[in-house]
Amino acid sequence: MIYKRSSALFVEAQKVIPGGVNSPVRAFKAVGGDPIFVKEAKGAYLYDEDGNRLIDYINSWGPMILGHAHPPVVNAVVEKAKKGTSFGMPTEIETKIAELAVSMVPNIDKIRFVNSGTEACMSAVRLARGFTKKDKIIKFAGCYHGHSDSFLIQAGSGAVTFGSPNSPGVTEGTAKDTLLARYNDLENVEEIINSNKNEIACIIIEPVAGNMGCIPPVEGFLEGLRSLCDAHNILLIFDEVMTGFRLAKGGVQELLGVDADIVTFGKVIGGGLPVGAFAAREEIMNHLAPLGPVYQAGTLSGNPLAMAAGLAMLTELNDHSEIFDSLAKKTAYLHEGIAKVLEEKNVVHTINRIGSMISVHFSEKSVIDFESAAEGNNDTFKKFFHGMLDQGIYIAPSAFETWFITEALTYEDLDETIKAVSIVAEKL
Ligand code: KE4
Repeated sequence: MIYKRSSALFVEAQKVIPGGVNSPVRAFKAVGGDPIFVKEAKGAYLYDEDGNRLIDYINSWGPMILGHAHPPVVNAVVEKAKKGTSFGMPTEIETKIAELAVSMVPNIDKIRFVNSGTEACMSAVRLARGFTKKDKIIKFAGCYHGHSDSFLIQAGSGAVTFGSPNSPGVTEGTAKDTLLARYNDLENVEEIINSNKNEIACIIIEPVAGNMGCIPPVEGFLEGLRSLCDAHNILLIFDEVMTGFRLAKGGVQELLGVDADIVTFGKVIGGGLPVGAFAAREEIMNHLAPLGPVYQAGTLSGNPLAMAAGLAMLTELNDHSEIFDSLAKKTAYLHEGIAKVLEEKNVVHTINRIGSMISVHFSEKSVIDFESAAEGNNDTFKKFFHGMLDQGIYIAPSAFETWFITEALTYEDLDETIKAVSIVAEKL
């Protein structure tokens, strides 16, 4: 594959945009080489600026669950744009998507829309602190909840990839209120709670982690967190920015049957436009301004254009919920195919998968937390990434990310991907 034009565009971009990108993980720092510049995309395929067609396993980090330029979403956006894009005033479509989201997700009565997953998680923590009148939060090493100061304490995703888990600019004052636990380690959480009695407002977790690669919760872990929160008057926040409307219509709460107090959303809920959201039962949400004292706001929150994309997306998923099963089957097929060829080529690896999220780790150990995820062989990952790219397959440019399967993928695409793994594995 030739990437000359992408490299030329990258030179220009770096002159006026820090690192040439508007989000660090896109810069390929973890895998080396120049990032790919996309010209357009349709269904399961990206078309880059050099005319290469790539099978896309990132799908804008999750939103394009039905494929790029999905007609019902595109049509909704085009029609809405003709009538104006944002008014800073309430519109009916905000109520429509709010009603639909509330009908799809368990344990939420009300939802507030914002413009990103970061805003959703940041606001959810402020709401939990305001509701419980307590200051500290527990997050998990390797989990990423966006780039708000309270979360950049051994974050996952780009922060880990970037090798600087604790970002400069986060003050000691902020960091002291963020307590760090080990994912899938209930005893560790209980120890932290007992050493900070009556000071913890919430536990925020990716109920299925996707920012250390894909790491599902071990049996009983989420249930244990639920019990600890009930026993200690702590709110349980499920960060479902990745998993919401992806792993099931009702997200992880539905898939695994564990109730959260506050749920955050992003990615799929916006259908590819900038939308985040946070939601909870009425008793909690009514603490939000203008009803209650917890302030949160946004110029473009709930803007009609983004709402049109999100409503079209959620309507598709709500009306065709067999999509979730189809996605899970395609992901299982891919898992089995990749595992078979890597075993045949004696490549040490482990694959994590749940629903339409999957990640390949070049490690012989099970990957169940940040520590074990970090033990993967990153040199092998780099070779794997570039090998797959040369075969026309675009996977996450970091070992600390999950792949996102889109319904637009055919079984022929999956077979092409498995064949590419077989070719690349020869040189790992
Ligand atoms: P955004 O602010 O990027 O919309 O959402 C932050 C966020 C919150 N919670 C979870 C579980 C997330 O995965 C994210 C963002 N995910 C990353 C990919 N791992 C976004 C990609 C990027 O940073 O460019």
